[in-house]
Amino acid sequence: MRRSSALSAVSIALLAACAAPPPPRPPAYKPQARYVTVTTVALMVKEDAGVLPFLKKDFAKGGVLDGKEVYGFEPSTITVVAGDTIHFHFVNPEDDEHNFVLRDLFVKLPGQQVVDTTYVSRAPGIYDFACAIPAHLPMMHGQLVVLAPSAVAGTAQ
Ligand SMILES: [Cu+2]
Repeated sequence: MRRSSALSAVSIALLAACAAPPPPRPPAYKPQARYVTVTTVALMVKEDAGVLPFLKKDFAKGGVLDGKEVYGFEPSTITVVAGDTIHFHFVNPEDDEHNFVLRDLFVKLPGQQVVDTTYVSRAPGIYDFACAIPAHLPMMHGQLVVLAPSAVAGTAQ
């Protein structure tokens, strides 16, 4: 008798739990337009040897920067959400040409010009981008981080 009452109480508790409404779901993510200005930046180039004399040895044959110059993209990490449209505004203030290469995007960046392009980030993941000019590799690179919509659902974006 006593055991039967305890089982009934447990059964009632289970039924009550089943009848509770499910927790509210966060609103679905709505893809957004993201405006990103990316500037090419000279970090350590041959012209700098006039200011930093030690660079002459680095750029000389057999030096640690033999055949290379160090450039960067600013910013070098771009974070968006899958489905977002990125409106890139590239600024190349230098007299050297660069390019911006993503797995399915190639943008030529002539010296002292700006280039605008649009890119839709389709699948979540971490994607490397780089300038493919051999003298600028592997230093001139960055990453596009594409978050899954579920990663930002319910947050202010
Ligand atoms: Cu470059």
